[in-house]
Amino acid sequence: MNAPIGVIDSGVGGLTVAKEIMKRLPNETIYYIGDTARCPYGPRSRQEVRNFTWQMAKALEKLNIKMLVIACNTATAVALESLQRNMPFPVLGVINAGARAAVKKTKRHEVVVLATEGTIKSGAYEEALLSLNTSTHIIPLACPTFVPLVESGEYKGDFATKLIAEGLKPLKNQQFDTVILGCTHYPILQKQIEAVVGEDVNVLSSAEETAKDVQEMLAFNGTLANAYTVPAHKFFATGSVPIFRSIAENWLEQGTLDIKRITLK
Ligand code: I24
Ligand code: DGL
Repeated sequence: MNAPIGVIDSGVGGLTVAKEIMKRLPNETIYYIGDTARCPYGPRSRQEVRNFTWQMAKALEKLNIKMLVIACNTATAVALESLQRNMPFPVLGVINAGARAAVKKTKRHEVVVLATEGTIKSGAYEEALLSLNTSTHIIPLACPTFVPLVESGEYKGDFATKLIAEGLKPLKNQQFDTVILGCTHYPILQKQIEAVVGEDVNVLSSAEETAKDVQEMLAFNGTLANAYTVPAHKFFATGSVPIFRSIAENWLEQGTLDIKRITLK
């Protein structure tokens, strides 16, 4: 079935998930909406994030997607269940995938979750982790400075190293062997985070696991694209198209992309 897969995010961070889906499922067409005009979602209220996420889902419903992926952790945390109940197609988030990878990896059942304030406050990772293994000890940590750091472009160098070490200070006397990067932007900081927590700690991002879920879901429903289909991805941004273009073309390495401005309401 050659209908597109919808992918929604608060901005450009969800392109990490889009890229993994493209890698794993090269015949699938992706329609991506990034709400760059209202990014970041991390500090916003549940109500607001749920409302914005619904607006993106509704916009893609009109474009006849066959399934929806919420690539944003903050949006997944507050909107996944209501969208799953109300949309006429399957809806996947990024939190279950990350939680599953962590439960598979951890030996001591001690897992750190790094995420935005909204995701941490929601308790969604605790819920997902405990539903997989009730004896998991979870250490949640909001890192509100990390998204602005990546988006400033100054995410390498001494200032970044300092800011990351500062943000991870609460982990100093904690025991854990696994860290979930519970935010789209944190894989960009993976090396620096690994340097702080040490090399014997597993640091996991959920993008790849989410792409596996997408494949499984489409295969199960018999809605995978035909093997000879050439995908025709489309991107929509609520903010500046040139800024979105420069980041997305650099990240996806697929040449010139079809990107349009979209207004959500
Ligand atoms: N990475 C992200 N967001 C940015 C950025 C970045 N600027 C440089 N890099 N800016 O997210 C967001 C600013 N908004 C303003 C309004 O319009 C949209 C953008 C992480 C992206 C993950 C795919 C660094 C950078 C880049 C290209 C690829 C990866 C990356 F420029 F980290
Ligand atoms: N996409 C968000 C997330 O994964 C990070 C950026 C934001 O706060 O909007 O939680």
